[in-house]
Amino acid sequence: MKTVYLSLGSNIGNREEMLQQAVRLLASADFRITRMSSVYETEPQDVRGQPWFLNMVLEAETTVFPRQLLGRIQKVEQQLGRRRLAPKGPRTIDIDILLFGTAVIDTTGLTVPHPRMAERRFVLEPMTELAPDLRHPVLRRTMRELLGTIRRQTVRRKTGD
Ligand code: PH2
Ligand code: MG
Ligand code: MG
Repeated sequence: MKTVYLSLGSNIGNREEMLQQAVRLLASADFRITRMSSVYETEPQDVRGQPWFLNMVLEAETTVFPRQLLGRIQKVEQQLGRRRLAPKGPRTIDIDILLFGTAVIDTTGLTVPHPRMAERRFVLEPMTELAPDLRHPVLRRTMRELLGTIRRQTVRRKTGD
């Protein structure tokens, strides 16, 4: 059994609904969602001038292998109408594997830990909410420490309004 963390993001359509649907479609007997962060409204990174995102992180316990999980994630993205138009551009749903236990994977199409997670407040803020003392297996810094290194990037925790 491995503990994994996934990042979910949406900036097209009913963003809240997309996150909820993704959670529903990912959950299964061998992928048990144990905790979810708050939902954050976040300024777009990398590609500016696109709508703001809703982002969150979920924690799960799983027996599936990383490649299998990636396959399932891609299926869920397709079910929710993901079209690959522009790299890092607008999307109905994006699901990324952040951490897979302490595994370090570097293959075509799958890199874990997620290569940009340490620079992204929209990932580290919800990660720190769930697991502040968890250490990044390559950088050896905790999520709280990594979050402390980031300047700017607006994220707002959404309250249940
Ligand atoms: N995803 C990206 C690029 N930029 N910005 C925010 N705020 N949230 C995202 O999920 C996001 C992004 C590529 O996957
Ligand atoms: Mg992404
Ligand atoms: Mg992705």
